[in-house]
Amino acid sequence: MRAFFDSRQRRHAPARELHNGGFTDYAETPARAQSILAAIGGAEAPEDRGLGPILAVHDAGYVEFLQTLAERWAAAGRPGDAIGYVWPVVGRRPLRLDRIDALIGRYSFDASTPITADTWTSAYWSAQSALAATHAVLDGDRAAFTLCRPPGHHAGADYYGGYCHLNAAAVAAQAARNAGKAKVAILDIDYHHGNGTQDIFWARGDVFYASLHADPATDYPFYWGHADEVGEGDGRGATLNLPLPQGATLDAFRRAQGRALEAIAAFGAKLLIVSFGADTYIGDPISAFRIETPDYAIFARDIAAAGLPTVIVMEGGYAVDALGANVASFLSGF
Ligand code: Q9C
Ligand code: ZN
Repeated sequence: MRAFFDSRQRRHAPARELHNGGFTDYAETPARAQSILAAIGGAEAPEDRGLGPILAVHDAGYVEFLQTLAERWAAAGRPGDAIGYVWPVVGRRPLRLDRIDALIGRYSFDASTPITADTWTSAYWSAQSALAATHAVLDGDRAAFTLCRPPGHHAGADYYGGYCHLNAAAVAAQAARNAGKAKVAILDIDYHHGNGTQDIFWARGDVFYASLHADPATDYPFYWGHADEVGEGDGRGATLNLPLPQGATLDAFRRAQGRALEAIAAFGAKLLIVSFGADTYIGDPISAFRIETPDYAIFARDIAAAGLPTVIVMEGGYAVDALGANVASFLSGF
């Protein structure tokens, strides 16, 4: 299977994140990519397909903000990484403010995603890697893997958060739609709900979003991913949320994934994108499922049995030493 990664994706390396009320080392480190590359034997660099496919998903004002945030932060005399501390309560007036802190609040949803001078470059190439894998599959490959780091599924059309800035899975899905795939499905099996992906396709009937994740009653991102969220308008019924309790093991996860795959088959998807997070692993430092390394091959075989052209997009997974083996196990299932 072809795999894609650009070395510029390594540059984004915030120092600290706000976690449970204190600053801790940033969990989404460049070492994650190293662990994966060592286990899968390397990856190809993507072509540059430009901003077009990114702007097909993301708001132009947001993209411009992300491109310039680090310099504006420095120009405001702030040392270190840019981190927000104020957010507009839902329903406030959409004020057009210039103050850097107000803009961060406008274009993000949490304080765990610091922005550095390299964030834009790494996020841009992460999206390009996703596009390269998508085009490999559109050109006939059965499956392709994209090492998207930084990850994407928490990023919405006009906001970042959850270590995510550009939504690679959404960019991939939109590229497949534009290439003529009538119906596209996204299966999100990261530990966390992919709120950004859900929001982007919420009111659309052409892209099905199914997610297995830790119950948002107990886990980040809390405000999305509840079972009664099913989409709206043309998208009503094209969102499926399957929250699982903390402690979930192979059997519960596999059963829920089976339900998601049945729904994707009923929808009539012509191409599948898997948002794959290995933070479901038993040893993950920020998560609470009990999935073991060989289990990932079983999940992947079940997915491969759906028989759809498949783009595998890397999302989370923070047990760095085991991450490569978990990804290799998953890919072996194809
Ligand atoms: N105290 C992904 O897996 N931190 N993002 C939560 C809880 C954010 C995870 C802090 C977790 C984001 C792609
Ligand atoms: Zn996650």
